[in-house]
Amino acid sequence: MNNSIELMNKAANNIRILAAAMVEKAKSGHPGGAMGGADFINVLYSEFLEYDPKNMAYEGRDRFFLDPGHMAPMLYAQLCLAGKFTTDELQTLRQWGSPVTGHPELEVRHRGIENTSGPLGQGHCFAVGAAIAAKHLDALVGGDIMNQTIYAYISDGGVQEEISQGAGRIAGTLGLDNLVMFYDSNDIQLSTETAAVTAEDTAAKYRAWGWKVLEINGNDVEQIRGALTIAKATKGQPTLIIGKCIMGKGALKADGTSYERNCKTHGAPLGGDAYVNTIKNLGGDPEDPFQVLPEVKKLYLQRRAELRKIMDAKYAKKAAWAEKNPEKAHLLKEWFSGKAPVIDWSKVQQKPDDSTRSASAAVLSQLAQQVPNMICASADLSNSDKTDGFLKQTHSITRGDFSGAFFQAGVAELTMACCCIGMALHGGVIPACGTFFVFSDYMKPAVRMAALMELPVKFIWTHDAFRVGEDGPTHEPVEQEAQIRLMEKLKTHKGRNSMLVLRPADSDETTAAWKLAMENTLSPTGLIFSRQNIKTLPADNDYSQTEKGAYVVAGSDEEYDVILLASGSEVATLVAGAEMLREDDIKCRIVSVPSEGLFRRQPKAYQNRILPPGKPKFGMTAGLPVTLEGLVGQDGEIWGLSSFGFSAPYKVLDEKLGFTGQNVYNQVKKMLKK
Ligand SMILES: Cc1ncc(C[n+]2csc(CCOP(=O)(O)OP(=O)(O)O)c2C)c(N)n1
Ligand SMILES: [Mg+2]
Repeated sequence: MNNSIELMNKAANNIRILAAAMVEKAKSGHPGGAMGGADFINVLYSEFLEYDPKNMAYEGRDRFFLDPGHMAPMLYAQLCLAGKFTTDELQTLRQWGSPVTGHPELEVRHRGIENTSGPLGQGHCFAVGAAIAAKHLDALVGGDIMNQTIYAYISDGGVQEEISQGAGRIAGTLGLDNLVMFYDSNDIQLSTETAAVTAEDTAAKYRAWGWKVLEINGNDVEQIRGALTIAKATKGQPTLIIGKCIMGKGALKADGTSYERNCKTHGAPLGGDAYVNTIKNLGGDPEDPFQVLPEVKKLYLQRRAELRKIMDAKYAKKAAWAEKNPEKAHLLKEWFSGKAPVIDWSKVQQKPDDSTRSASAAVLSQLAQQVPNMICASADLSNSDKTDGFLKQTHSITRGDFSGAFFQAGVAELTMACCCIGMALHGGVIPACGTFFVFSDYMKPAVRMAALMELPVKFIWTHDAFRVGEDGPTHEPVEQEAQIRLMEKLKTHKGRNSMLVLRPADSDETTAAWKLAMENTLSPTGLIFSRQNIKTLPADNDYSQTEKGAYVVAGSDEEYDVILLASGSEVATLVAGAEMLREDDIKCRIVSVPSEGLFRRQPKAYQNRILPPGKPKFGMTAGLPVTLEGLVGQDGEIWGLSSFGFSAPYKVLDEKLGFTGQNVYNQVKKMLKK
């Protein structure tokens, strides 16, 4: 830390120039915040952040999470100084095929981007999850190998987002002293000054949550250094560094007057003479702004040399530890490989006619015993969503003891989901989280981010339908399945389904669904389970077919008049209806469709064999009819729900809403007569 203040200020100005020039060239983007935060990020990267420039994905690296993704030009410029982007690449901001996109989310290996969150707030919560994962792994392997620091950067928008309440509460409650968050408090946001929307005492708020809070001038190198040094030495608490920063620091208007602290610099290029004046004011050349100054280059080459020494020491320490702890070293390597764990599924004991949430508990009990790097969470519903099957085999993560594998998130579904995403981003652990299906609504923004980033988080959603009717209509999911299954229809640009969603039909299909979830390392998985008991499918059902997404249920007639199809508990209702139809000599094929998304990945010949076009089809869903429209098409009818708001015990609702074998019989008879 012997770098002169003058040099450090020059480097920060270099970041400002690059960020402003990128936005100017792109004719779109956010220069102001990036210019304000440049001093912090420069101090962090040139003096504190410990990583291996030659092995960016090294598992013991410090991590930097940028919550305000709109400040990505600041990160790109910084990573350019660190040698991860060229100045030519910076000139392509926001263009087709460019590596410097707007709001990038993930590119660790080549570029060193852990995550930047487009949706404000989620990003710093990812950091909380990453800090939990680091602590848990440290507790599992010991040896002070997983001793990395997780840095987060938050802005006014992230602090205002409700999720900051959950992130702040959890980090404080667990005493995450490996988490250091910088708050770029620049008093400006998109449309107003922050004073127009908040009068809170943010420092007092975080202190109340148990954080150590430091208040500094966020554009002062010495103060940033001092705060980071204190934060790193702090034990038992996360640290928040509130840096008062100047939005658009160094910016000048066209007339040469100050353009600092101005909302207009939040989300638009500085423009024309304002841009020219600003670049000159910061010591750059407006004709040739995409330069890394020689002395700044030297600063970062020197940091590279320091990092080499730091990393050599870390690697030596790890090697000595690995020699003494070969098994743990092997496990750590396996866990960070991201490969699916090897599981002996024969150990899962299912009961017939069980609810699928309870069947899930039976699986989770085995996963807790067989997958030592799995972390399961619940939003205060563990005994209802049956994640307690996992909990009973371990204990909860608590302040000071991170050896447990259960994460009690409290009533905070979005926070829980984002923490799990952060764990997945950190790597080395397999996160899962449970709550009621109806509250998937609270999690959808996080599910989308997990899907976009191809993160294999497992979402466990129970109480899957109107049959929670006694709790009242607010707790009855109706449209949620259609909503979440939309993600199955959305592919990532790599051509993979962005999500796998499975709603199993009975307890054994639940085991098969969990197997698919654990084997799915390339996208999030949603598992939708029933609260009520479900009659087991007919004997000799081939559950291995679950992996096809849809399959013919045992006991179906070879020559059939009608195909009955459903997912979840409605399959058993179809089985009951089919028995009655057969008495009238109507032969039935019953198809269980736990995942249409998976079914659509099968060869066309298979799809046509299971659901031949032109054959009469009857679909039943406790969700919106649209849930099955893609499968039934023009070939028949769907019995579903197109209204909500009922309240009664579930058996009454089954009768009233027509989810009975008798109604299957009635509807199919009617349909075939037409
Ligand atoms: C969840 C969410 N809501 C809204 C936005 C749109 N948005 C982007 S930046 C911003 C204002 C942010 O202000 P601040 O965080 O203070 O950033 P600064 O203006 O200081 O750069 C808004 C509303 C968003 N990205 N995410
Ligand atoms: Mg701001």
